[in-house]
Amino acid sequence: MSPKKLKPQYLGVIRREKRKSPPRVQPRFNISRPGMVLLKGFVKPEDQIGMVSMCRQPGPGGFYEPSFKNGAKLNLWMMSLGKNWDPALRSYGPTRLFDGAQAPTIPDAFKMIAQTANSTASEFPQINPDVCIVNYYTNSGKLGLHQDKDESKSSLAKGLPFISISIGDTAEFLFGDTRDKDQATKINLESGDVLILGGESRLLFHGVSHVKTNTAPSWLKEEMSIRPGRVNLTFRQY
Ligand code: MD6
Ligand code: FE
Repeated sequence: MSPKKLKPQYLGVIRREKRKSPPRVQPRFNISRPGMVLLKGFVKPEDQIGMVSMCRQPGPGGFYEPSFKNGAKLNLWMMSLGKNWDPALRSYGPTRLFDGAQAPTIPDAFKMIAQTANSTASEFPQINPDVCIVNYYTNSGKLGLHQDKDESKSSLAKGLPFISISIGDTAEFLFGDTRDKDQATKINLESGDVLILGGESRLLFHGVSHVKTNTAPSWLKEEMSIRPGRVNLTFRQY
């Protein structure tokens, strides 16, 4: 069976809007840390709406509540596009074990948005994303401090960047050199923000302490009204 494709009903909208709108000067906010760049409000509203709506289409390989090896829940819903990341096994594969579903392919429109952000931050090498992990947080969702190090040896050695896109309610995002959350730096990730982590920050500890209820932009609330919260997509090259 070939991997499931997310329905392209919104791609037309994304592409049309792209042609119509003039290139924007992107607001850029550099965090004073090598290998970490935050592009505030980078993702256009129509693209944010399109991404959320495609992620929410039901089908094989969709959102589930993952657990770690010890059975503890992650406090979020997850799905993997491109390849499946298994939080219990800490490894990538074509299918997920609990239901046998193949990872849906990453929509080209998603890749394009991530790669545009990637090239805007030109200090990073350009990735060709083959994995996109999508997290969905309800208003009680959170994610403990962790490092992402299950990617290939060569991807890690090159310090290839992650492109992380946040949509919906604002998250308090923590990062630091250790797992100690009291020593971590806190920043807000708001709807449309793109965080790029690579190079010297590739193995940074990071997590989400909480999601701020009812902080999504008003134009997005209608799209997210049935399930408010926050969607985060991290694009990576295995
Ligand atoms: C989140 N993000 O923002 C969780 N990982 O919901 C991550 O765990 C993450 O933002 C690797 C690189 C960038 C990230
Ligand atoms: Fe992470």
